[in-house]
Amino acid sequence: MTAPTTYRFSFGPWNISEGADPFGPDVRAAFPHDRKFALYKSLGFDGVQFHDDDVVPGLDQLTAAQIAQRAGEVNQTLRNEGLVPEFVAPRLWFAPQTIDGAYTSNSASDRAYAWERTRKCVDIARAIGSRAIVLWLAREGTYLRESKDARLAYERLLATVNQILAYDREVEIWIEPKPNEPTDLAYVPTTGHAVALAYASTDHKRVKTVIESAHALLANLDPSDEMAFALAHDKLGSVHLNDQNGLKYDQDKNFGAANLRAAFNQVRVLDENGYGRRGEFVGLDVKTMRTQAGSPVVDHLKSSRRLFLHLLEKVRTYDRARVEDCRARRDYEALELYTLEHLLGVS
Ligand code: XUL
Ligand code: MN
Repeated sequence: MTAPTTYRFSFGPWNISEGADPFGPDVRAAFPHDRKFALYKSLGFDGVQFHDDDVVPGLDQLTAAQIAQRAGEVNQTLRNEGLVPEFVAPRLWFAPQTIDGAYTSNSASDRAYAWERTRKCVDIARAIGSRAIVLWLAREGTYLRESKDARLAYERLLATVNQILAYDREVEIWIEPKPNEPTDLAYVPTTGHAVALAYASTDHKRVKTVIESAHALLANLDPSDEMAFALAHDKLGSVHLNDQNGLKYDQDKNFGAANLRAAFNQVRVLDENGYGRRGEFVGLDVKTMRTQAGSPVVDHLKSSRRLFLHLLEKVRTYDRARVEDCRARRDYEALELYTLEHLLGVS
């Protein structure tokens, strides 16, 4: 029997935030970005998720040499702290050139900006020792369907994936699907769309997904099934575990906070399928509540990690023979009661 997986955890520096939302300003003092790295290990995290400008702030205004220098410094900081850069994602939703999308913008000069920025992102990833590029396709969609040619948009997304694969033959691309926010209707809303794009690419083994629990829920899909689908295709590069209370704005709640049973099933699917054995991280993408005082705020990260480990214990003590027996007898009432009582600790 193979030994149980020992999981490594990651989060991105944006998970420690000042608490602003669209209806109000910061509610906490900013905690200096560069000091966040020193927090990871003591919180139980080994991996850092990055946007390109989390590594090199203001990179659009910098020369190639300046970008390389700052990336080198971050590389050194990571080494000093014993941290692993999990991935780098181009932040393609902040610039004036990307207000109507980046790779799928109708404007040729906006698309040229998007490619330049993506190329810089790949260079930054390599400079800090990461070979994974996450594409959260934030504004690749529309507010109204008549504003873009959807088929052309898919072709442009595929062309970009191929362009990245050709630009650097070592990197993997992990597409993070999300059905809406900030666009009304996104072009890559689900895992199925991302996996289809992967297979259509010139080197599909290097194109995978990041599945975020809340994003799957926003598409009214079950996150554990999305993960199982990606795993069946060997296309789960990483996960962004969190939670979401129904179909509303993207909440990034603590893992398990809205639906403990759904969280149990995510951990179950990951653990049953050997996720993490090839170094994949258990990534979190969680926000603390706006009401939380202090700086830095880190309890949500500690809690989500702790919840994962509690649920892992539940997964590993789940009586598989009993489950198989219920399945064989098709007694799903008994299976449901057993599962719920196991979660409650009364079985
Ligand atoms: C947005 C989201 C992003 C990506 C990285 O909803 O989840 O933070 O994870 O760009
Ligand atoms: Mn995410």
